[in-house]
Amino acid sequence: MTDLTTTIAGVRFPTCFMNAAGALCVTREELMALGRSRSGAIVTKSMTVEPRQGNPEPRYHGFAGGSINSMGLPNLGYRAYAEMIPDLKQFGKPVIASVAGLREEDFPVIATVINAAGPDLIEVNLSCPNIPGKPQIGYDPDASERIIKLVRPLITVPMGLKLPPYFDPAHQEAMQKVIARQGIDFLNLINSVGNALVVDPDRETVVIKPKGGFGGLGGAIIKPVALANVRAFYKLFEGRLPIIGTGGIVNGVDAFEHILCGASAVQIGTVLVEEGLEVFARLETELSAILARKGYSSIVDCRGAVREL
Ligand code: IRO
Repeated sequence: MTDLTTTIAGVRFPTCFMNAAGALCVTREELMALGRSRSGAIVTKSMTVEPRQGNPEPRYHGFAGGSINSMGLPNLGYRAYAEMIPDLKQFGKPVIASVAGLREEDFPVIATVINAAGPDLIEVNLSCPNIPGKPQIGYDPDASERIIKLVRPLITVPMGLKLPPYFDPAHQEAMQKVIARQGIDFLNLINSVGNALVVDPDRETVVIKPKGGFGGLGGAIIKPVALANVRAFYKLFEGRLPIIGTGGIVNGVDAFEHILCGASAVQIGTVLVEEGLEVFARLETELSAILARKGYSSIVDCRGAVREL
């Protein structure tokens, strides 16, 4: 049997597959179900200071090649997740708390209390595309660095950043400098491709209600963008900064491609929402099969090994 375990910033994961923040992880029931499932970790919905209902519905739409969402950060508020974390830790797999904020000042408030609750890792979300009037922080290196400076001293568990997709090496290099200066322990690449538009030609409408139909694209259609960002940051950090690859993973081969590009673990969003928790067993079987076929006995054996021509 191939070894699908992995380690991120010194934390061991029983398998490299886990939910992406946002997918089936808002309520206590959903998080406990992730704990009982084969997910290799429990990742919370990105949390804000106050509980939020999120944007008006319809706000998620799945289609053949992926999904578009404009959820608008529906979550229970950080106090509820802080209370839940001790229970979530009983499942014997890492708990990753995803921290967001509507204002810069929110991030240290949430970080302090969540860190004290003892998650195994904290992911700071600098890339929500769906709050009307709020740009994605990760597209502004200065704003990103201000927020990182506020929370970095408060967080004692491994701290990562969830970044938006970048489409130009100059933007990746600018962010790399911020990350290197501030001492980040891992990256999660990528969040959804923000402010995309899906149209239903039969009804002659957009498919989600918020922001005139604009929302974050996920699923199979974004895999090349995700792979490009995993690869670019893997190379910028010379393989020394652990990366969670997120975006476009539908089957075991997609996960293998993320690992070849440099991912140490992968997260599943759209396909988890579409298929449910059973997806984890399928992905394990499929990734094991391809690793075995190629003669790799573990993820470390092929991580980052994609060949250039
Ligand atoms: O709309 C959302 O809640 C949302 C968030 I916070 C995010 O980081 N990414 C996304 O696609 N949707």
